[in-house]
Amino acid sequence: MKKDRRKFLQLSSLGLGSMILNPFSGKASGKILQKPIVVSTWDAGIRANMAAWEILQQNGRALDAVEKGVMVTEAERNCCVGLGANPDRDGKVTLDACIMDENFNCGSVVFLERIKHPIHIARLVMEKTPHVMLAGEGAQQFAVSQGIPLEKQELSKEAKKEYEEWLKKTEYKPVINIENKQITAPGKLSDGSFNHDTIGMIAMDAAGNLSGSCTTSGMGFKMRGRIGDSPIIGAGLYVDNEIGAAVATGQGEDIIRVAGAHSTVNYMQQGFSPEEACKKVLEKLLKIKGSKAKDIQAAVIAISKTGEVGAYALQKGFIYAVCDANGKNRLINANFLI
Ligand code: SD4
Repeated sequence: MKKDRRKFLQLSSLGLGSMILNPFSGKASGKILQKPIVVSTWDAGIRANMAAWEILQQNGRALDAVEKGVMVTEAERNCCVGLGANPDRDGKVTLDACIMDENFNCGSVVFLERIKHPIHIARLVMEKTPHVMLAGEGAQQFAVSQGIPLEKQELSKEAKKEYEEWLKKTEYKPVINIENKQITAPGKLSDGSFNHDTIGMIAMDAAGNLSGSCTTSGMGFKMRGRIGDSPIIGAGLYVDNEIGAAVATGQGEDIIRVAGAHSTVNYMQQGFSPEEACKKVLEKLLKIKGSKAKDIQAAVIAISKTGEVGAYALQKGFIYAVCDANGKNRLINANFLI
């Protein structure tokens, strides 16, 4: 309890206290929420949810909400989802994103450089091309053809520092719950922003339609060209408007192995609640990984068609943000397996 209070005070000092009355005590799992609803991964989800909520409360589409919501996180220069992120081994930031609407329309970009809002390009791929996924140079060319400016190729101050540090050992070692770094080590980032590499968001609008988005810089210091689960429809994100929506976060290689988001929606189709569905997917992952599971984090959040929200994580430390029909926006600690 003391620890929760401390975390709350840390959030308050970052100006988040007014948004969340008791961020770590909420319990949405198992409860059917009135629509519209927006749910997103990690603590940065609080701010992203607020932008999504602006759209949802005006009877806007879930699709617009999930796009605009994660754009908030992408734009935070020192937040490691967008261009401020840690680079790959070659010192370059490469971004992945995907989006999916209530009609199985989906769009995705991978290995994209110098673009501020990959999620917007993913939406353009969905709406303006006959394809689902564009990669690298082709994705960038497409963005430019749509009037999107190329940003400078430079690392943020924090990323430059971390990269220089990494170069000393050149060891690829994903850090579990690195997304919570700001909470566990407040003040680490100079402007007080969060150190994330991914945000996933799912929403149900007032009309009852579901959509989802996911955007990431991937794992820091990855091999050049590496793609995780986040931009892969079915792995990082899946939406079936008749059943539910799910988005995953964590070690992408392992989430791909279990088709994380699609498997979760599949379990919901079989009658499992969102939380149970997320749990079943992570149980499978645990079974596959065995003792190696302790070295990774993976988590899934889900909404069912009835408006039930749930999540589960492999390890302790995964938090997610839920905003309900009253605009009450709070952080929730997910249950975990290990
Ligand atoms: C990836 N799934 O690229 C992403 C990383 C992530 O929180 O979700 N981090 O593998």
